[in-house]
Amino acid sequence: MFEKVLIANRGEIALRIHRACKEMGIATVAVHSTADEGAMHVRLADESVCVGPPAPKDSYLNIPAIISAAEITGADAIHPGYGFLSENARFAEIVTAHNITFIGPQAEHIRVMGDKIAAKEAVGKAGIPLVPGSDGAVHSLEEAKQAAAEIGYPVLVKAAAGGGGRGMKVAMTEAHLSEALSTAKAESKAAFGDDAVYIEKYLSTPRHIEIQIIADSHGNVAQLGERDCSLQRRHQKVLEEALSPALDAKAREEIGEIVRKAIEKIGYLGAGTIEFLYEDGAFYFIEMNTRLQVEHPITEQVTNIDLVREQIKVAAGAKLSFSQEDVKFHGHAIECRVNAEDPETFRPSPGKITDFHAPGGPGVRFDSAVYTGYTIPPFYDSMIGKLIVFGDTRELCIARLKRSLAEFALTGIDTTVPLFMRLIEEPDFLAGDYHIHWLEEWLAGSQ
Ligand code: MV4
Repeated sequence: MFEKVLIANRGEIALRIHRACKEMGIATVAVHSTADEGAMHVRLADESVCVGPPAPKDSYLNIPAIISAAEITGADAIHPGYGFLSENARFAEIVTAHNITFIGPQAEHIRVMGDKIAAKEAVGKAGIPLVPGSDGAVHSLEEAKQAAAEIGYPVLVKAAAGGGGRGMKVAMTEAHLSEALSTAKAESKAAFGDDAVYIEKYLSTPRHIEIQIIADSHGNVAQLGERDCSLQRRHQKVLEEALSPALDAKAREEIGEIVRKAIEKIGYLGAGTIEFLYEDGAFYFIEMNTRLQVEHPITEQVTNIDLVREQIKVAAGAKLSFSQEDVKFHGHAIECRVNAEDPETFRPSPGKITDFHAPGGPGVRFDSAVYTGYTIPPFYDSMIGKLIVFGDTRELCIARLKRSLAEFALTGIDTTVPLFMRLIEEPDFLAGDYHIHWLEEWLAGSQ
């Protein structure tokens, strides 16, 4: 097992990884920017190294500085967390070339899944159901027209390098295809430096359902059920649930087994998530994430499996500590992403937290790195904590959300807590009756 792990991240996820390391008897090294000298992840770590100025490109994305920090401190592994360098195949290769273990999948799997066309081909071959679409990239309007005619309108033009909804355009009919194609290409070129695009059948009101997997280097793969992440605003997840209110045990078991077998075939290592759109009882693969995700705790709560501990174990060459037969789902869990933002305009609200007390009690977990007197810097993501509730039933989770949101005491900055207080009173939410556009429609109609 590793003796010392460098955590190449900040905020709540750096704490989450630190906690797993400490429980395994592993020493930790924090890296931080000059804006994060007083941050909790630095205060908790056994050692810390400043890796540069505030801008992410100069510090948390500064590969030479992070590798140097690992070498100077003698870390034998690096955990990238989520965001930043977590899905950078080149970084994974560089880490490995320095005889340091990258706690994540093989670089080649990161690379393939980062290219949406290559990812679709790879998982499709392994038996995962795909959205009907073009056979790879479309290179001309003629090719696009041909593919769209076979698929049937409406279609979606998507960027191969895509993610976060950039370079994605709907064409309702053939008359709209030329413009959708050129806009998607231009946006993709500007955002990713790559204008390769492909075409898919447009699903109008699906749910976003993703399946958590984890694999070791001995051929063992487990699927840990799904999370429903349909409640999003501008491609940012807002509230997630495990398991999904939309699936029954049979549908869950079927797609879970398809995913488990596919991941086995691909020979993937570590934690990952297979994202699907789910409409009219059918699953359609959209992307695979090759990292630990923000919303991993709701899966931990319903399975009683420590995903970060398992990630570290399998990266060190150990076997998963459980098998698929051991995976049992207990009750329900919901996560609310608490952001330092105005709850109506969503404008970021950095600044000093003058007073803070976290909610707690039965069935409540608050994963955060903030404290009274902490100043939220303006340079990074606005998420300041994850309120995770769990219990035997979805109803109990919602009751626990209601009382823990009321307990939440934080002054000095605005947070999105009031948004969740309103959301959990909505009949559609209470009924679990929502899709990927529901939240934005609700926000547009409720002001
Ligand atoms: C889609 C889709 C409808 N049909 N693909 C958005 C980001 C990217 N990761 C995938 N996305 C979508 N792909 C087809 N064929 C609708 C979306 C989409 C979406 C997906 C998940 C969660 C929120 C979303 C919001 C808008 C659009």
